[in-house]
Amino acid sequence: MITVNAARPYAFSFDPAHTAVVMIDMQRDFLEPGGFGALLGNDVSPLARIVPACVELLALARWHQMKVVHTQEAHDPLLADCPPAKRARGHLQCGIGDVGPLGRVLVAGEPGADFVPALAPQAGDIVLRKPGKGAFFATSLDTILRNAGITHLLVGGVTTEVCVQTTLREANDRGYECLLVHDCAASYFPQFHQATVEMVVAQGGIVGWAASLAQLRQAFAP
Ligand code: TIU
Repeated sequence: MITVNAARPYAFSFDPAHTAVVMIDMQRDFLEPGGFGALLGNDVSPLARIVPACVELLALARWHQMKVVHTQEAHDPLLADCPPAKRARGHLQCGIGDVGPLGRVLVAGEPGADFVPALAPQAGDIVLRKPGKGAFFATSLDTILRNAGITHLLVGGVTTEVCVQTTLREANDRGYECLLVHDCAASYFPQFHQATVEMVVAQGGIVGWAASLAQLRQAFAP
């Protein structure tokens, strides 16, 4: 058993054999200029800064033989899995399904929907396409995790207050014990990132725990 003593609001213990690292939506559409995040009017640079930490988190996961799950927010080319309300939101000139600088926005198989190169999935990783913000909505993630005996999740990715937080809440309601690796997550709005971390750990860890990558790594130190 591994214990992250420095986790907030109190120590987080997990067995790596029953733990998955869930990397949320580290796609070009969110991290690169010209993608969906930029088309929404955001400065994407705060997101790119966490890529090295996410690379380290995945390396740690693989070293300790933890399951790795990459989620991808993307729709099928016919947009049959995209609610019209989602497509209409924001009144974007170039929105979901339209042709943008990174190909059709948030459409599977397009350059923008792909993962940033440094975080490309490796053999044995699970890649989970999802139509919503939460990774459990309209996906088989719960079945996949239960079949693999997973009870604990270490979560990173983007954006902290949208897809990461939604997924943490969905996982928490399903009984998973979740640690947000907070410096492996980012938002277009730094204040929202910080507020989300505080929301997760408040009230005795009402949604889960939070720790830095260094604090997580320290837990594995002999
Ligand atoms: N816009 C925003 O902050 N996020 C998303 O639309 N998707 C994810 O967080 N992945």
